[in-house]
Amino acid sequence: VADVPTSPLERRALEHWRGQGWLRLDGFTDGATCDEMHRAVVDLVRTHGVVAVDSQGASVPDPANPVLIVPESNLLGGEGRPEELVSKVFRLHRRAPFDAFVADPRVTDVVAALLGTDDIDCFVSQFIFKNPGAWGQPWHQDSLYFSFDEPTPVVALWLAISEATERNGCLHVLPGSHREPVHEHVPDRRAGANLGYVEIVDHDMSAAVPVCMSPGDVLFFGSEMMHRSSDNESDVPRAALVFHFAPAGSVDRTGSPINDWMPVRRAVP
Ligand SMILES: O=C(O)CCC(=O)C(=O)O
Repeated sequence: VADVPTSPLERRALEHWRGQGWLRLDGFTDGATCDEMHRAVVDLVRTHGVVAVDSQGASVPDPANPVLIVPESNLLGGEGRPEELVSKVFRLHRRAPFDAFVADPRVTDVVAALLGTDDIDCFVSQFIFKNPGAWGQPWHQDSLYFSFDEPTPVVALWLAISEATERNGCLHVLPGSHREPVHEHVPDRRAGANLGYVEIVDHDMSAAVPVCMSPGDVLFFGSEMMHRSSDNESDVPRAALVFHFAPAGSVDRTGSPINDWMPVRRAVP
């Protein structure tokens, strides 16, 4: 079982996780893997387009294994290739090459240590394009979106596919906020805000820190941690891939079309 740290490095990493609410591992993934996943998602968007949307604001091109393709609200009606107008693509983790990434022991070893179990499912995947002109996602806790009946620990893996800088919309995190209960979130009322964006307005965020990252760097964080991303004010995209993991057997009655529970590791295979 991976929950007993053996080296000073692992001990320091887990202390940071417990104290601050996140764990950063630079150079976690090689550039070729990032490029392969980027190409795969661009192919999906070019094949299916970002125009036909359902009531959730997402297109559902393939009923057998639907990916959800969500347009970038702030770029609606603009000119550009499909990958320049898209915001997020969900439900990637059953497809190659994403399926191999989420089940890779380098990923699941860390997730097992953070969740304290070797029985792990991946239940959310999303590629975020964050093109020039896209608004950031305001302060929130992912737990709000994961309103399961039972308290369920959830670990996010945020992988930088491009450089993430303060100008192109990197993440910002609030140290220690993983100890907070789920706060009230109010709708993000900006005209260019994406579907489903909500915001915490009842908490002091002045101690927040930006997390600038390079392709292949990874940030793990728990679902209670308060975080946001800033607007992309640059002329280059800020791409990232995000996965969420939880213990196998978690009970999800949310009916969310985004969630798709898939085993990635079992103590007894
Ligand atoms: O990467 C971003 O722009 C926002 C990601 C985020 O906040 C999330 O996945 O919960």
